[in-house]
Amino acid sequence: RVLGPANKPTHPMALAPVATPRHSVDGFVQEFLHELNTTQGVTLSASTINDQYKALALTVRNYLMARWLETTRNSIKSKSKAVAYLSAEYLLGRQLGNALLAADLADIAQEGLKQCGIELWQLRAQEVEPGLGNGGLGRLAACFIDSLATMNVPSVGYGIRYEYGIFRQTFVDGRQVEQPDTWLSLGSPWEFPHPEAAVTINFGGTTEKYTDEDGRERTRWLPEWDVQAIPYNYMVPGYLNGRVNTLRLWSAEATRAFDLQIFNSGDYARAVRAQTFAENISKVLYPEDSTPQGKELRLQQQYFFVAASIRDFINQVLGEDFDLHNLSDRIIFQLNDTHPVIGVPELMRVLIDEEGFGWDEAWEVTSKCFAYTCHTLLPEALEVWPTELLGRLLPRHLEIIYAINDRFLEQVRDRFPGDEVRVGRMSIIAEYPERAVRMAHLASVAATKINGVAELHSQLLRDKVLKDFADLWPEKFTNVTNGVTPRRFLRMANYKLSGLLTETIGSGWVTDLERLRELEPCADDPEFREKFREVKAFNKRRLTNLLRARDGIDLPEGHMLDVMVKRLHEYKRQSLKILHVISLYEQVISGKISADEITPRTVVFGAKAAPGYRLAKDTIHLINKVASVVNEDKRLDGRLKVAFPANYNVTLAEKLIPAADLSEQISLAGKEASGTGNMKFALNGALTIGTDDGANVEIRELVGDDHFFLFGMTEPEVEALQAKGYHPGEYYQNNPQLKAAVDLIQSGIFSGGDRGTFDSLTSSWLYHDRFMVFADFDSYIAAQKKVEEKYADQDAWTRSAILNMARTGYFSSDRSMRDYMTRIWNITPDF
Ligand code: F58
Repeated sequence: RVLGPANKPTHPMALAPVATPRHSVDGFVQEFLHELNTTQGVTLSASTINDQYKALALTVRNYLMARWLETTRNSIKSKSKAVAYLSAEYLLGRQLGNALLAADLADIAQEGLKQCGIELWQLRAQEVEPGLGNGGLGRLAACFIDSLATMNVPSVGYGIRYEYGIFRQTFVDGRQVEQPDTWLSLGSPWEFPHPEAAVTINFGGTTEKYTDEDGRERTRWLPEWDVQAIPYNYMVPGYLNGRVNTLRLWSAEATRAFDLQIFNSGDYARAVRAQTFAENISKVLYPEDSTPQGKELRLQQQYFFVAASIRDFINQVLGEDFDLHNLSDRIIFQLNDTHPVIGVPELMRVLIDEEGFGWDEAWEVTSKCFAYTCHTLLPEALEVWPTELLGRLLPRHLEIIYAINDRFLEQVRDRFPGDEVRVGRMSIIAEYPERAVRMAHLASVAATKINGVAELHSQLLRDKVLKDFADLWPEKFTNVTNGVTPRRFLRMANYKLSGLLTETIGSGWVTDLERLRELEPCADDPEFREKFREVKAFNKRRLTNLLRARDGIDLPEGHMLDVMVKRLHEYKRQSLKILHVISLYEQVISGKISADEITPRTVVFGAKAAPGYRLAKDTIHLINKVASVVNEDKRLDGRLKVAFPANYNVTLAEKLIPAADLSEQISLAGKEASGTGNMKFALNGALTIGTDDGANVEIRELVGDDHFFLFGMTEPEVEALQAKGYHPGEYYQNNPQLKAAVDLIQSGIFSGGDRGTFDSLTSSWLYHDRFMVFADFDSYIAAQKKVEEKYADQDAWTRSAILNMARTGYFSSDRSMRDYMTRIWNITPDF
């Protein structure tokens, strides 16, 4: 099984792999110039800013290299259990700043570059972020691998190296237009390709039965085509702990034999097509945030990376002598949503077809090697694969899934005799509207543990979405509330606040975020409050400068910064936020209130819509149109502004969140599994206006009701209203303020006089309003009044902001990882 070097050469000097370069300004400059000369092939005076960025990245890499080799060597030597995080997405954000921080090089680099006449921040701004994820789920994976490295947990992240990540969003006349994300066009200095460690991944074909030499009935898969999975390694440096873990992303290439055969036959066009076909697998991230589309390619992607990862772990880490009966002593595969669940039948196939295990033996192993995290509550977001498609692409896997299902349903019938309705509900195979594999059911059957991502979400999983499974296996269910990495989202993104925190309580908070509690008394200290306000003001100026350069947006001074950034989705209710803006505007222009009654406020949106999601795109259009009217209207006296910078991404988040005063977390209760932006805002000293949903519930519990603006129905109230029959039209008729806002849209004022432009949006609210925007409107407006009152008392506001920060240390992803270790993985850190 070993793909490594044929003979293992040794040399006494190779015991210490490479020496870490000297931690001094001179040493750093030397290393930097060396990289510039030898890798970029230029002198300092002739170098471009991109040369400099690359040389800097390589320099920083060199500092981490010895640690990386050491970590890798130890993880192969040590026989401890490791985590393989399987995720189709990693929304990493820029790497340079994080690497500088982890290696404790930021000051040295800044000084060294200055001596070369270069500004560090300018080089950092050169980096194109790898946007290999859609939103929260992908960013969570990135936070988790950061925490695992920082906490010394033996672990590896596996995923896909998409050639094009999440699309670059532009606006044309207020409408979203998607551009390809060419993040690799200048090359990435952070990746290490290993074509020699390629893995062949099979697809299609048929299966056949045969009798082996021992007379046993066996099955083999006769695939029709294959592709090469080429691994690219990325460093995942722990914070100041000398550990560097690995993220291994797979890229698809045509297998040479396949290619050459066609090529030699003279059919060049077909050869190119074959290559294109293979390479399409890792070509592009699906920018879907609702129902999965582009189905076939997406299933190919899933199988491609999971099969490669499982093989890789068995071959590279365990080696050929390892007895796979003991696999679960060495690995737990954490399934980030259902995307990698095809790994379950794949491991069964490997054990049975390739390793000669019997079914029961194979299941005994497989059912201990996976754990499943669910990230949604929306039924339409639970993946299903038509058996027609799955059977065509992975015929052997479909057989195995059927066999898993037969045995599973037998168990259900044993436990609930005569309850065939339950059997139908629980089956891994759905029969309507077409025969399909329910991936969440497959995951639930195979997993040792199933977790939701916030208390409320886990509860709803148990009580609703996966209730039948919780009845059968209550012990499988647990919760791990999400978290965010304090390194990126506090220490790096808010270095001014970090300075103040460290000056006040020492630097321990960076790896022990609960220590922010020690700042609670500071909320009552006027001097601290003043400093805290200065930090916020600094962050706002920084954002102002950025948005001016990046988007030509001018943020007014002295405004409350009211921020809603997240994927655009009906359940998240950006429409509620824009209705609030429209309502304020309407009240002024109709003379119901005068402009000076409005709290000076700038509402900032950041959101991408899935390209095929009509209503989401219409909402973007509406927000942009409202912005252009409201921002120009003199009657508002400049007291209400709307800013919608295009292409919200991790890089922008790092500037926006630290500048925010108010965090909008306004999903319909019971729909947002957790949210993680909510945590980032609270930690950076914004107050939340939010519903009782996802992790908002836990944030509010921790910070206290006085420091959180709660509004809207609770989840049971939502259910009750649904049951009784929800009629949004009644809210419209009975609420003059709501009616006036909707009527204003329909008047055509935001669409150059055209009354029909936003019809699809307004009628979806008036006649369906699936996420009950109208029902919560009143309560939201009332909560915004409370926001204004509090904001008028800057001391009270700042006090609450400090308490938000001091009391939300719980939301560190380090804590999440600790919870996974104890509740799910049963592993301990390596030291
Ligand atoms: C998000 N899911 C949840 N999915 O919506 C959010 O509440 C939670 O905080 C976060 O996961 C982390 O647990 C999410 O981001 C996706 O982006 C999927 C990508 C693939 C297609 C289906 C949606």
